Amino acid sequence: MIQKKIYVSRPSLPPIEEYMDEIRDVWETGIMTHQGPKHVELQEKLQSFLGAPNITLFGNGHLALELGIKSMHLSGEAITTPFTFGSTTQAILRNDIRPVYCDVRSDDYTMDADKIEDLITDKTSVIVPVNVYGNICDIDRIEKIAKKHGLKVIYDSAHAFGETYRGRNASTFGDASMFSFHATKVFNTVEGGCLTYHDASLTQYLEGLRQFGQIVKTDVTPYIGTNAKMTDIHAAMGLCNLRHFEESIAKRKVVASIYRSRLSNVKGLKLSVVQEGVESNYAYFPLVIEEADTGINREQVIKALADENIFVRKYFYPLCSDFEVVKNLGIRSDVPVARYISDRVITLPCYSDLLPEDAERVCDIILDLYR
Ligand code: T4K
Repeated sequence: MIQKKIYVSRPSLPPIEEYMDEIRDVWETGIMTHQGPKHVELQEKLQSFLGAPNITLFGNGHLALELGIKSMHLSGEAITTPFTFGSTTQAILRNDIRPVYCDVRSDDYTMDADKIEDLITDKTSVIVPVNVYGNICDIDRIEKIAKKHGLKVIYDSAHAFGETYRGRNASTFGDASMFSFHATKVFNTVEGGCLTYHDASLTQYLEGLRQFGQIVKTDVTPYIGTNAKMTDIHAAMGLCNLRHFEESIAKRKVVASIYRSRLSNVKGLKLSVVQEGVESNYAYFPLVIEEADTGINREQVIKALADENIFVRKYFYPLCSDFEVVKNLGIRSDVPVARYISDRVITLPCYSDLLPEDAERVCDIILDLYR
């Protein structure tokens, strides 16, 4: 029997009638963008949901990060992680800042705080850690180091929407945090993202950067911006999805629990640690395939699954430090742990509409290889 195709991710979608109801007013008012009513409502609802000190919405997560860095007038060098989606490094480079790569921890794949201080120079202005897969960085140590050296901290929290660490929402970490609302994320507006931040005086500047450098609703254009607005049509999707967020996370938790219970303690398979104090959103389920123990490698696992129409991904391979564009800048890095993980990792299908029986089937196929 031909099996249906299963991908690493699928968007969480509200019932179509609910979305039609939500966008009905847009048809009536004709206000589709430029901070219309849906945009304003989503911004308010998200600020309260995330307990964010301040929040600005953007057309995607990448621009939220890029413009967030720009808003703080940073230059020189940024200490960041190579084990992430290309967006993190690109946001730094597009601000004419040089990325300096810090290695990651071997259990949760986030920036290794023990290795940060050795990388600080008189050019360092910011640390850009990533809460990769929704795993939370060592925020206390990172923020202590930043304070000691007078550095900003801007988190790439693309994967950490809705998460808390010891009761503290990820929207309050560092000087600022970026969240992605891409279709494949735990909360989506199709495309979209936001920046949360502590310094309220950044709001006007961020809104200007988002809209051609203008001071919004004036004729004044004091700086160079871009077009990074979220439309009301996208915001309406966010309003619907926010109503279903808790239910969607509960379903992801079931999938993650099946993977964890069946794939733990299998020789040759390494799971990411369950972090104490973190209320997880189950954004991604990484699995590291350690060939040395069994002779079974990542490509064999990917093929066995693909043969059954299950398409996993190598998030995140290659490392950002191995991008041509980075190497051509003469940036050299010593990141053996990140390289080890990146060379062996896959991320399993993990989304709210993945049926438990499909998650069981993913495990059956993998475990069959190890029998
Ligand atoms: N920082 C980090 C750490 C990130 O992971 C990301 C984005 C960003 C920053 C930037 O945020 P955004 O600017 O994107 O808001 C996907 C996503 O496009 C990207 O948002 C995400 N990270 C990255 C990890 O994954 P691709 O190139 O792997 O996507 P794609 O099109 O291959 O999709 C993956 C699977 O998802 C497909 O096999 C099928 C499914 N899918 C995809 C789309 C687009 C759907 O079912 N429906 C869809 O509409 O990057």
